[in-house]
Amino acid sequence: MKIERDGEKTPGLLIIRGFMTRDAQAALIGDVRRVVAQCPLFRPVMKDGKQFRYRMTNCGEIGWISDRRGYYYSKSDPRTGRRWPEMPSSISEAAHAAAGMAGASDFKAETCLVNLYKTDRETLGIHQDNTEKNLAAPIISLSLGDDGIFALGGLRRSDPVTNIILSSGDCLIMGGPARMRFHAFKSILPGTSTLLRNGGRINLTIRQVN
Ligand code: MD3
Ligand code: FE
Repeated sequence: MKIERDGEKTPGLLIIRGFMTRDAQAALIGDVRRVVAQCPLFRPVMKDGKQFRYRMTNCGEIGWISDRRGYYYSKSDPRTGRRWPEMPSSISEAAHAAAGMAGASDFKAETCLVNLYKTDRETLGIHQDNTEKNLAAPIISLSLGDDGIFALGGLRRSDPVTNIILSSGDCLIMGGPARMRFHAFKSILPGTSTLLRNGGRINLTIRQVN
């Protein structure tokens, strides 16, 4: 495990390389497969009907959604009216451990967004995470599967970005002033991990919303 932080350029950002062992990663994937079996991955749309270029689902008390109504959090899946699957303890325990290392031991893991980037054509454009009511709690991201190029910008959309490679087992924590930075996911690097049978990258984003 190796901790990277650049307090001067990026206060609030913490990257824990090798946060999860290979066994822990495999266990998480098993739990994610059970979540996906209960609530399948889907390609969300934006207000204008345009499709996102990756697939997602949620687990936990609440879940993040984008549809014709906009971006919002909901206790149930608007497509079925059913509650999201319970968050597996492997995910909440990993998130609490990570939050503790970032000095936020009061963090509540209320939701986990599961994003799947299956091919190098699946991307996430530059955006800011501001749907949450609680903008003080850190955001925790766990990377599983193929390496990916994550782009970290500044507090304005037009600020320059820095590319950061995220590998399977890495944990990224965005707290403090880093919480509101613009960011994007550019592309996976196909074939760089054997964790997922059919390749691709799963990103788990664990948040305290309220
Ligand atoms: C940096 N997901 O779902 S996770 C998202 O790889 C999202 O799936 C990306 O951005 C992905 O909203 C990146 C890492 C992450 C999450 C929140 C951040 C990075 C962040 C908030 C501020 C700055
Ligand atoms: Fe984001």
